[in-house]
Amino acid sequence: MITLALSKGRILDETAPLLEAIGIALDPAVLDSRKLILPTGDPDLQLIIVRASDVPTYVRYGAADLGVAGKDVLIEYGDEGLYQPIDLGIGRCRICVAARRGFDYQAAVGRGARLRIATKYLRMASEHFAAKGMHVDLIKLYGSMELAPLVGLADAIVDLVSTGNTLRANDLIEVEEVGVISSRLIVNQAALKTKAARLQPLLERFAAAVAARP
Ligand code: PRT
Ligand code: MG
Repeated sequence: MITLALSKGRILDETAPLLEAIGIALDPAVLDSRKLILPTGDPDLQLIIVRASDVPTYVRYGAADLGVAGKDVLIEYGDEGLYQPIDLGIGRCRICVAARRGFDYQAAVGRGARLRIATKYLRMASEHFAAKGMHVDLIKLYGSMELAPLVGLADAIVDLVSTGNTLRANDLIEVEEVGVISSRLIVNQAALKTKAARLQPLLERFAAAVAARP
């Protein structure tokens, strides 16, 4: 049995068409169920549903052979021991610095102000500001970062942006891009050897489906 770990929501929604494209059927009733282990049309492949940030952990320990994880998660929580053969090109977004409309971020940076930055992405944020030579105070949050500048918790946030709707809805504007993000197929390195006969063809089918996508 091959086990693929992924998170519900946008990752599952965008991985499902790829699985269909490589001939692995998914039953909508199964996808909508609350089950955490989901069979697929391939009797040798099952899905497990985990939190997005837990995907690398399941794959690293071999509880899953494969996973789909955002580059943000891999950078933030580590990609040690994981083979990352394919950029699936799904879950595309950017990681940005955003501030309240009306807050002159560039001027604050220019005068060397020590900014308070709220984020879930401490590692990417600290590397970004260190590279700019800025001293900032990072405040760790677990979600709803967009609220922080509105209630005076922080001067700016570092967060993922895809459509920009959440920023707009909260009167925030992007002031700097930190990086570009997409989701990767990750593979347990030991499984790659012990299950090579089953994993290699699957990886090739994924790569072909990604390449063939318009
Ligand atoms: O939500 P939960 O706390 O369970 O976990 P999670 O946020 O890690 O998972 P999930 O499913 O929300 O995101 C999984 C992966 O999707 C992330 O790790 C990213 O690689 C990728 N991804 C792509 C995104 C976005 N786009 C995205 N826009 N993840 C989150 N967002 C959020 C963003 O944080 C912001 O709050 O959506 C909001 C902005 O979206 P727009 O469209 O309004 O700009
Ligand atoms: Mg989320």
